Amino acid sequence: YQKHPHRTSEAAVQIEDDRTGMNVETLRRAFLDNLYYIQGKDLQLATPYDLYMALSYTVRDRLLQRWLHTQEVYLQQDVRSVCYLSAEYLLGRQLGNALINVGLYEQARAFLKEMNLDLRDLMEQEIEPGLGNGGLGRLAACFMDSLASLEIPAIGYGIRYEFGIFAQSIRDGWQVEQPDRWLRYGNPWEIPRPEYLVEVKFGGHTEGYIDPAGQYRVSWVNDRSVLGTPYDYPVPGYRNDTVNTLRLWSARATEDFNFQVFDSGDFARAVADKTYSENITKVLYPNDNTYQGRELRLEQQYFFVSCSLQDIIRRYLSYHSDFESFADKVTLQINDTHPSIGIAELMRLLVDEYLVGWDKAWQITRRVFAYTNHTLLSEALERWPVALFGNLLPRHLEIIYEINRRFLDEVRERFPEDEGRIARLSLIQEGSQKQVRMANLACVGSHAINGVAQLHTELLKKDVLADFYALWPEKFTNVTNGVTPRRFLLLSNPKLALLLSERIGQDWLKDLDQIGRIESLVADPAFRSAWQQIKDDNKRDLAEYILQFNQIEVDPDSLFDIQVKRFHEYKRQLLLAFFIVTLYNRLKRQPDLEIVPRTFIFGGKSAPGYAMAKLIIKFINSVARVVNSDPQVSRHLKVVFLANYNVSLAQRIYPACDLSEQISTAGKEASGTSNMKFALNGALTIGTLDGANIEIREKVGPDNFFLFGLTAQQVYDLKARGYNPRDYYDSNAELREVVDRISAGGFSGGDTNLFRPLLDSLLYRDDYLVFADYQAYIDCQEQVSQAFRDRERWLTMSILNSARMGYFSSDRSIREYSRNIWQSEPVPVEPESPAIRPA
Ligand code: 8GP
Repeated sequence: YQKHPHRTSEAAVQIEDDRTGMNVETLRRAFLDNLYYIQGKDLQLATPYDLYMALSYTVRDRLLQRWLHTQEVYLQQDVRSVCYLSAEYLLGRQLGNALINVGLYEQARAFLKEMNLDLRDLMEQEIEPGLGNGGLGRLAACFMDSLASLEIPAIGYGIRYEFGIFAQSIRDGWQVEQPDRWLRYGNPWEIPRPEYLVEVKFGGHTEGYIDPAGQYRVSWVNDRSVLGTPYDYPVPGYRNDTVNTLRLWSARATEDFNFQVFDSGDFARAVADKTYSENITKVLYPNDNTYQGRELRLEQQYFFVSCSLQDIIRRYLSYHSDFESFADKVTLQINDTHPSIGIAELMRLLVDEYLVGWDKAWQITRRVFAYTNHTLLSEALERWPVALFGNLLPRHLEIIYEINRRFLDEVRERFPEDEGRIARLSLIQEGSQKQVRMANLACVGSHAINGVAQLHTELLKKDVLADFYALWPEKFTNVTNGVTPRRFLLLSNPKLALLLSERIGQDWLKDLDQIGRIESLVADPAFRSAWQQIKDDNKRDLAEYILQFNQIEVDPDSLFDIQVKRFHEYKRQLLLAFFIVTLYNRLKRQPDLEIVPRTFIFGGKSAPGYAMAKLIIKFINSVARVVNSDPQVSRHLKVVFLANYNVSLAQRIYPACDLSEQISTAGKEASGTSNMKFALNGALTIGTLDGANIEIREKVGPDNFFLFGLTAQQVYDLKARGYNPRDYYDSNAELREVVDRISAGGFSGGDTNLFRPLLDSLLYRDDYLVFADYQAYIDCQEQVSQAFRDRERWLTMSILNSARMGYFSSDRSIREYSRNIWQSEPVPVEPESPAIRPA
């Protein structure tokens, strides 16, 4: 954002009313204009997608002035800015969110209606940017929304994957993956900035040399490089004039062709080199909570981090001549270890490129970086083989060795003759294949380390990062996750949002604690019946969707019992499936049994290479087929698997839920965030004492939460004693019946092999204690049924759940990061012209 003072404002482009005006008539004119001049269509010819595009450009125009102005204010005031580094941003659709935040939702609906168009239909046209896997990526998107809404100067950095998370379809019960070609019809929400292109080096070797001042230095002689082009996405704050930036990097080859190769006639190879470079940002790795040591993944990580750091330094140096105030102006949050190579990269840039001394550079680096851990699963911790790492990033490997040498010297001084500790703390894991431990690098190079829920942070301190906690207890803090109420209540549940605003005003949208004020209405009959009516409407809407996409008719009056999230053994979708089979068995045994009718809804993707998770999906679909087609059973129960669970589908599902399944093995789910979105929308939770469930239960009150299962400590103790799942099978008749029915091919058309791996893994290992928690879960589900029979009691609990969720706004999380980790303050952006913001 270079300033050009010689260009007077008179010479600047006149900003026309049609690009900024907010009244309905102006919007209508602008919409038709964009339809004609950008899409090249008139109303007669326009497809629904054209209409979506025209409306998006109309909204974007209105963001641009605020966007540019925000950046100008940040520059002029030389603000301290938060740089959020994340390999994933699971943004969800942009149009509805932009309309809401900029305050144009009602106007847009109004002028479209006059033209016989439906705003919701247009919004449905948008292909969502699925640039993330699950919780971690969605959290980054919520945080971007909250940063802008709280007027905190911030920029998000990430990767513009050409293919986001794959599209899932279900064929014969199995997950099938298709590439997500989300960019194929163009993307109105990004602006390429080729002028801020940067070069990223890879490979080669390093050479020492003596500089003119007689100082020994190192230079990196790379053997290839790739160019990064930034694409900027506007991030508007809710009803303010702040528009922050999300800057995503796309890889390009340095030269269009290798002309030497081209001239020699080998066209294919000349193009192949180009394709090779551009592979770096081709596709998102579809793993959630697992790690796959692929070279291309490390290339992606280094690529976006190097681009981002170069960009940050370029912007900083346009106002400063040395690095003295760098750590005052910039703070870098790394979202898990994916960007942790940034610690070595910043050292390299400072020491090798800007000739800052090592100690000074290290002091700066440690002051700017902070690290958030998102998982307790040891298989998800990133470790790169030293050989692979050194081939790709030879200079960084040297730097990491040097950081490690100095670090371990410090440790030796504090803990003499404690070689075990040294081995555990070392950035390098010794052994037959030496590995670089990225979590250790992140801990050593950061001034703050946080987990994402209280229990998670405690377990990091006690277990996963215990040696670092012993060394630097002051670095550890907790910041419990949160979710944005704009997308996950206002946008996704407009009827409930309207009811809230009618009763308590609109302040809850900026200060979710205000939602607590509905608690005083819990006995108000009109409020209660409106609440019930909205839940029923939302359930009916979801039932319609299910009918359309799954051809299954479900009863909107039944209990909607929902588990949507990535498929992973630790999340225990199997436990819910076993409950369903238990009910099935009971109904087969006793056909006249009166049970609370339930509709079980599952959704979620499995990593394509995760065979067990894929088999669990197949199993659930197989149970669904048997249950739904058995008239004796399907009077009471329906089982639905919604394909291609993503943010858009989530927004439909949360408002329609009665019971939210949060049933991970205690000590495994770092936080969870869908647990928050469900409860905010008035669902009750059945859950374990895991992740943020614990805090949710504390806030909503134990009477309004269905708790079951072993605690993290009990899980630990049981495993330490020696856990034998077989004992549970032998001693629990209903559990045995479930297992035996599956084993006998009851859900696989008599095939006794299909689900064998699944049963064997439970009977012989059961790493996630499905059997150990089975009975407690079944009993707890019985309490759920009892509670649901008493509709008035359930309604009260539903209202109290929403009312007490104020704490779980991502605004609160961001305030905590700002205060405890970033030391950053809001910088309000005043409207450029008072006419621009609507009343
Ligand atoms: C997730 C955690 O599993 C979830 O509990 C938490 O709510 C969320 O992060 C946000 O903090 N972790 C991941 O998604 C994760 O580790 N993903 C990496 C593999 C990409």
